[in-house]
Amino acid sequence: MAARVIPAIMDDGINKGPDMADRRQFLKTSLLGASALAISKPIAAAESAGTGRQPATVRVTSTWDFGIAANQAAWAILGRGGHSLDAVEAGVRVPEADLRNHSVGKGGYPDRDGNVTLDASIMDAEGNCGAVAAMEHVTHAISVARRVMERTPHVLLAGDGALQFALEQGFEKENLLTPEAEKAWHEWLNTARYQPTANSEVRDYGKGFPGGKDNHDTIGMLALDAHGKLAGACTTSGMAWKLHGRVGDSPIIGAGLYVDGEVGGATSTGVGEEVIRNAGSFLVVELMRQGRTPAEACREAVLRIVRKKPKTAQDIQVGFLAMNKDGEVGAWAIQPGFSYAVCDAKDQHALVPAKSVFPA
Ligand code: SD4
Repeated sequence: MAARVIPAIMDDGINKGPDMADRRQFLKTSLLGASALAISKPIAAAESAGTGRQPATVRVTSTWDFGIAANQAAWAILGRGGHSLDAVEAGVRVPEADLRNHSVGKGGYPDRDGNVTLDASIMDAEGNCGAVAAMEHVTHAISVARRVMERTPHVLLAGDGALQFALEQGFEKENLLTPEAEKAWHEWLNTARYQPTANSEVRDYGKGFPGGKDNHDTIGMLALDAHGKLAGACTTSGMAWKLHGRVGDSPIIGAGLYVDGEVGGATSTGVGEEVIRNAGSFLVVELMRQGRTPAEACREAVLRIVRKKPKTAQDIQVGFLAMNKDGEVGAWAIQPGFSYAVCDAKDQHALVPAKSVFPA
């Protein structure tokens, strides 16, 4: 379908020079369609039900191109005036169940020893949050994370304890290692020399390995509903071929995900170790609190990583995606190639390339 130039609202307030405009290739799979018109009415009703305050911009955004499909599932809830927490959970369940996606849910690439271990977190506008880390055998890690949030006094369950809790909650025990992912693991075992350091994957930069600039799949999603409430979710199988027990940024509140209803939310993708070191998503939200736009805040957060480790940063990808409490969306990455999907009543299939520190 037709491509067109990205509207300014998606891509923030900085770097609007002609060079950046050239890079704003905006892929669309459909223009304003009948479905958008059909579901914009309940939103309008919900928005005008307030007391003279500006209506919330109902919108959902998520990382990478498969975020378009995930956003659709979230929009099915948001578009009916539903809650952002339900929307982000439903949204990220789509890539969790997609066997073609090798870094989220079932079908994700395993760790060094052949175990598929999942990380996920979910958070609402009031600071309620739940997460699971290094959990095996349950496809929908995000739904387990939500149960941790809603049915336990804890925030994060890890490993066998997370699985035990999931099974007690009625989740099905499955084998998450698909034949395709197992084949890829065997190929890696043949060729890769294991080195017990963090980020060993990034040495395979450019070969399509996770951690390299061309291979990222984690989904982070942020949504603002018709009630003006923000929520976020993040789910991943993490870096392929990682050490067994390695936990990335995605289940760490403040690293892979952070939401503050007074300010906005942020999520991240890429090499989780660098995001954790910089409390990345918390940093983005705090920068927005100080008055920066979502994109300005994301830019500063990736620059922190680059400034601290200029050599490392040349070979890795980290991307931040943020939405403020008004629904404005922005993103920034270390390397080119990070994209994010945006969905609202006007357009449900937008895919926006994020700006980056390093050029293409
Ligand atoms: C992690 N941040 O586990 C995740 C991986 C990722 O794109 O986002 N890959 O470190």
